[in-house]
Order: sequence, then C-alpha cells, then structure tokens
Amino acid sequence: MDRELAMEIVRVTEAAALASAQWMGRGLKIEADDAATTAMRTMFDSVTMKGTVVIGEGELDEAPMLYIGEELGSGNGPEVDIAVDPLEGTNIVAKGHPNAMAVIAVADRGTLLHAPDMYMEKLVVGPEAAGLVRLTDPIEKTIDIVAKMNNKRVRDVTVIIQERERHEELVTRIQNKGARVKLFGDGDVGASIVTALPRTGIDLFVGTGGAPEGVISAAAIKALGGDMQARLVPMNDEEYKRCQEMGLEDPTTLLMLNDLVKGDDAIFAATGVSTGELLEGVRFLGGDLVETDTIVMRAKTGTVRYIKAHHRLNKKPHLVMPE
Ligand code: VTB
Ligand code: MG
Ligand code: MG
Repeated sequence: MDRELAMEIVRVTEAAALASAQWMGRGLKIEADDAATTAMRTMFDSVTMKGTVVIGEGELDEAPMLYIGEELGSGNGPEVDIAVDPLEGTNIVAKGHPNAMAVIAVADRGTLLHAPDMYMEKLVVGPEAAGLVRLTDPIEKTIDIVAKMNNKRVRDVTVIIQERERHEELVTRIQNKGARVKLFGDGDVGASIVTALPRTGIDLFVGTGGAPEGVISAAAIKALGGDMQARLVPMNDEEYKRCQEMGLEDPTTLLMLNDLVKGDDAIFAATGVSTGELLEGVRFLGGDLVETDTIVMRAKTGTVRYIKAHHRLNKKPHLVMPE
C-alpha cells in the first residue's frame, strides 16, 4: 500500500462525517447512517485501489450498509481489504449524543479477520501492558497487571466499559477491586483507541460489543503499539454456523491482535461526527464553512496524525442534506 492511501482514506471518512452530522439530533438514525454510507461509497470510487469490503456493519440494527463482498475503489492500485463503519453510533447521532464517528480500516488483501456482524468480547490495553494481559484471565488479575505496568495504584486505574446490562457483573467486580469505571453509551471503537493512546487517563477497555467494531479497532490498536484480544460470542446455532462458514473452525477461540489484523500494513482513519473521548465532532461555523477533526494512523510506521480541515459545503452539494 502507498502511504498516500492514508490521505485518500481521510477524504472518505471526512465525507461520511460531513454528510451524517447534518442529521444530528433529528431522531432519524437510518437517514443518518444512509447519508454516511452513501458519502463513503461515492468517495471511495475516486480512491486508487482495488478494495473489497470484508467488514460492513448494519445487520445488527438493520441499518443501511456497505455490503460484505462489495468492491470499492477505482479498480486499479493495491489490492486491499476494507473494514468500515460509516457511522459508528447511529443512535448517538439520532439523539445528539457524544462519540459518533465515521471509521475505516484498510489493510493488505487477506489480512483482516472476516468477522460476521455479531457480538465480540474484547480487551484492549496500551503499549505498556502489551503482551502481558489475557482476555481469559480474571478481570482482577488484569487490573493488577495494568496498574503495575502503567505505574499506578489500583485505585487510580480507570476501566472504560460500555453501559449495558450485560456488563453489570463486570462493573461490580472492577469496583470491588478498587479500580474505577468510565461508562460510555455507544461507540466502542473510540473507547478502545483512547485506551491505547498516551495521556488519556484510561488504562483498560473490556466488554462485549460489535465484532465489526472489534476488527476495525484492532487496526488502530496495532498502529498505537497497544494490545487487543477478542473472542466471538455467537448467540445461536445460526451465528455459530456463520462463523464456521467464514473460516473460523472454532468460533469461540481466543483471537490475538495478529489474528484480528495479520501483518503490518494497515491504515486506520476516523473523523468525528459528534464530539467525544477521541475526536471533536463536525462544527458548522456559519455560512457554508464546516470544520472536521480526523485521526489517521499507519501500523507500518506507527505515525499518528490529527487532521483539522475546513470544508465548503457549497462546493460539495452531494454531501448536503436534502431540504
Ligand atoms: C456495539 C458497539 C458499538 O453499538 O456494537 C453497540 O460495538 C451495540 O450494542 O460501538 P447493543 O446491542 O448492546 O446496543 C455501538 O455502541 C455503536 O455501533
Ligand atoms: Mg454503524
Ligand atoms: Mg457501530
């Protein structure tokens, strides 16, 4: 992959963010997701690559999506796998809540896990504790390891976790251990990334969320030098079979970071839609001027860039919400 591809991918996440941010707070999550998806699909056409979607999100909430197997890009250039969540946080946008973003991971063909749209149990740590933690360990042991490696007392360890009934027991155990939780409503790609970024005060990410979001996050965690482990959670026979059809003989096997993203050539980009832990959302500055914030990183070099951009919506009529 060319390093120029990183900048091309930024254009795609920016377009999706610009289009979907206009749907903030309107109570219309399908329309918001549709705007992001359409903008991404259109922008991808002009990117020099031969891409295939291996992760497309949407089935869980019957939202519009970029379909698995869909070909994206100009049709020449590097052969790549694409994992997308055009709008990570459709409900967020509908309700005007924080943490929504448009995200893409691109990697060499055949290197991203082809995970179906189902639940996945995940664990993420930053570079300090990389290689030392295990998803299968009791949470209390993991907290001790992270405290030691991050040079903190257990009482100062912060675990970020999605606020869901399914995590209640985990939250109680974390609190009984003496550590803190930081609960978030939606958007576990952003929550995973802030765990692996320096100086965010967040030490550990645990919990069960979307598998597509898991694979996309893994590309970023790799670029940040953090660690991630995961395990698919098939809820019924059908989901179990789908895992096997996708080549996972034992669907509940422990997946290491290198199983989620093989190799080193991966690019991750996210543009904020609503302001959250990781990024500022899209700001409408008056007139047709709009400002976006994007984070983009490459696993190969470990370079992380924050890109602030000014856009003129009048010159991008295809991204403007219909009257
Ligand atoms: C998860 C999480 C996502 O939606 O998929 C969640 O990974 C859905 O969880 O980041 P529930 O079924 O419990 O609502 C997100 O938060 C947003 O897509
Ligand atoms: Mg989505
Ligand atoms: Mg999502």
